[in-house]
Amino acid sequence: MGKIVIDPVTRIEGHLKIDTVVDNGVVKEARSTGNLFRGIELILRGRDPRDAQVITQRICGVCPQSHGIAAALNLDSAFGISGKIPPNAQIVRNLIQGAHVVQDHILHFYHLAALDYVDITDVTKYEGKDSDLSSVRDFISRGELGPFVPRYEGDYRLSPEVNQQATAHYLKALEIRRIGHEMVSTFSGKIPHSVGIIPGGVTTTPTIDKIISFLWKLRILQDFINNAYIPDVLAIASVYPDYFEVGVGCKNLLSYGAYDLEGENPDLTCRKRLFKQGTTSADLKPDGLDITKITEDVRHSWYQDSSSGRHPTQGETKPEYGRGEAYSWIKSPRYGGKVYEVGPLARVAVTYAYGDPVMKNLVDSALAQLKAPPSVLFSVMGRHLARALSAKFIADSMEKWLLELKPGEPTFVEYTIPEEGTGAGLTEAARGALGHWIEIKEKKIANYQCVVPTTWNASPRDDNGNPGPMEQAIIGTRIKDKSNPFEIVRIVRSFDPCIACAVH
Ligand code: NFE
Ligand code: MG
Repeated sequence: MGKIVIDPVTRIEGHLKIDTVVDNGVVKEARSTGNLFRGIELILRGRDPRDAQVITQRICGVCPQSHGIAAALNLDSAFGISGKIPPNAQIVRNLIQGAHVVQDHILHFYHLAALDYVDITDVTKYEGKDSDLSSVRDFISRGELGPFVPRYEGDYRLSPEVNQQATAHYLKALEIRRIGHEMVSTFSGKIPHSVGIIPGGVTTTPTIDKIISFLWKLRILQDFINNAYIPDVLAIASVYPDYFEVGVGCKNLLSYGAYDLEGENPDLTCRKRLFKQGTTSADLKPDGLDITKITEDVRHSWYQDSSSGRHPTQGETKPEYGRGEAYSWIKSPRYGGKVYEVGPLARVAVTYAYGDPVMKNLVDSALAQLKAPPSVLFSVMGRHLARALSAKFIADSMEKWLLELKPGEPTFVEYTIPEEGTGAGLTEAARGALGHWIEIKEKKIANYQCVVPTTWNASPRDDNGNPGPMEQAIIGTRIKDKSNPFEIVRIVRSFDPCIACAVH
């Protein structure tokens, strides 16, 4: 028996420690620890409910727009206007969120995860024509390898040509992300402090200028997804096919659905959405979403034990550091008492399971190219592939939505803040199912609870002792070299964890 402790895990967002027990080269136990308390749910108490839409965006510097949308949906529902948001506003919200999520997926793949497979230091060995890389070569030849090293060594398999091309795309992706951010700003104001999404609708009116500017930039993102992102994921997957069997996890997948396609149904669990809401498992059969089944356990988290097992409408955040068996600031959300993974894999799989024709075509064509069955989706490489296909699915849909905007028509509906009320806002952030819940008393926030994608994925053991999704994905992994546990960080990064979000 030995231990492998990775603290902090780098190239993710936030403060994550992974603690494992290894026996005969195989991980027997894994613990995921979120190491920084945030307290945003507590900061919200006693404030004007509309503050939630601004303050929850500060949960994270990576995905503020997603919290903005979840808060707006939550407040829409608490203010009784859920079914009344004008179509223009719904489309603009979708465009803000879509542009944000697409650039976020590109950020994750190129700047965080791909470096586990792409050897940037290799570009000096290949005398290709790509002059864009001369600056990278200069740095590397002078021995200036940061931020690419230190890293775990020992399993870089791509040819120098593929490494060179992926490195060029790493640099290009920085520019593509800027363009994605400009698209968000077109409708939402300067990020990360966007003011565009509000309860009742959005603050912007669509104009022909904005639509054309957004469309022009969208085409650049689509071109990058089609000609760089998806081909690079497939190229890496074809050289690392063993990673279709590594990091499998719990195989229960949950999606809240996202991108409203109609507004009449105030119940977000039944509303028509681009990504379908529901659950699926290894058999890829779909099941509906019942949000009354969501609970958060805290027996293994640094919160008062009496708060354990509650639905978010009754949720509490009462920190108690160092208590008993607890080892994380992350709570343990569960669905019907079971462990569920959320994220691009979950929303792609649920949408696929419901037979959406566009999603079926995307997934089936990618799997055909890899000559692999759908079962490989439950893996490290499956998560990367699903994320890339999620980016394409959203980007191609945004093109249609843009042309449905009607300049001059309303983007906002009036409301009054109720004396008392409750609400729920459900969406899909880049990293998965995101829910906000509010209770209003005397026109102020009495309770605000967020259950965030990485809260699900990086959760510690629940009250029954079941490890969280990421912990389960790590358990059973064979580690070639304990001093270079690249297998573990590859599994962790396939979830694209954000610990700032997870703890909030
Ligand atoms: Ni801080 Fe976030 C996304 C949300 S993930 S990145 O995407 O919500 O837990
Ligand atoms: Mg919470």
